[in-house]
Amino acid sequence: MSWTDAQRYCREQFHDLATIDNLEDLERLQASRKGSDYDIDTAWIGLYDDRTRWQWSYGNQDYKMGQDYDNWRQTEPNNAAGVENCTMIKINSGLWLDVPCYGELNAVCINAEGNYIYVQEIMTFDKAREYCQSKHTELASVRDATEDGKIYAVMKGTAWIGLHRIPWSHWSDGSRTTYLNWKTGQPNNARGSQNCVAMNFIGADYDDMNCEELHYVACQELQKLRSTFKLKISTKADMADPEVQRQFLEQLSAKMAKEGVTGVQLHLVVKDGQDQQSEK
Ligand SMILES: [Ca+2]
Ligand SMILES: [Ca+2]
Repeated sequence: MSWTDAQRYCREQFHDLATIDNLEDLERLQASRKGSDYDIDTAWIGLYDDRTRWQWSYGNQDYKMGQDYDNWRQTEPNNAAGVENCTMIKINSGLWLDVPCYGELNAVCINAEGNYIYVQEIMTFDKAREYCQSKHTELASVRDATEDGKIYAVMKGTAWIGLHRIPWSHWSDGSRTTYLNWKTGQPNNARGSQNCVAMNFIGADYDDMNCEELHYVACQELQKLRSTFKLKISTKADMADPEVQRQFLEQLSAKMAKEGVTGVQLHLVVKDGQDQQSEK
């Protein structure tokens, strides 16, 4: 099925598409193929790239494409070859283009007073950011047409602005990526349309693919552990009183959290007659 259908299917039937946080997860997923009598070469996993999610360097302010102000050149941002995660502003038109962060350009910084400073020194995006942080405040933000006009007024050449993105940053279940096992040469955003990821079960490595392609699916289920403990409580309080019960569970929960036991739901069942014995 398509990636979106796969996501819906996994959420309905299990928990979500598969999330892989480390080598151990990867090996467990790869091992899960055994016993199949058909040839599963690739399957969708929960990794996708939300190309609308960007960020301004200044204050790490979120930027959502289609909602926030922009001056993109037509057909940009296009993430050509899957490596364009930084933004430059063109001298002649003032239009924005996504380009590789390792390119070298001039920069526009912003200072504490909100003034723009053009820096005539070609640097990678990271170097430009370091430069602006040490000499001024940050790489420039351009949040509306007024700011766009001001930045254009100081520019003497094509330059970096602070708009950038961190690709493949989240899994379908909302967690952040910590471990990625790309196939050599991937992700490459072939034909400019590859935002979803399938894993090859032979190499256990990833390739970005068009989300509409049809593949097998790797889902994940959440394991729930239910434990019952017997506690002996010595108290003069009325354990049948809901307020006493609430306080008891609150204190028990706090005690457990202190011991590092979290993510637990506690229920108290008071049986008839048992509250009499608790006087002991
Ligand atoms: Ca581009
Ligand atoms: Ca690819």
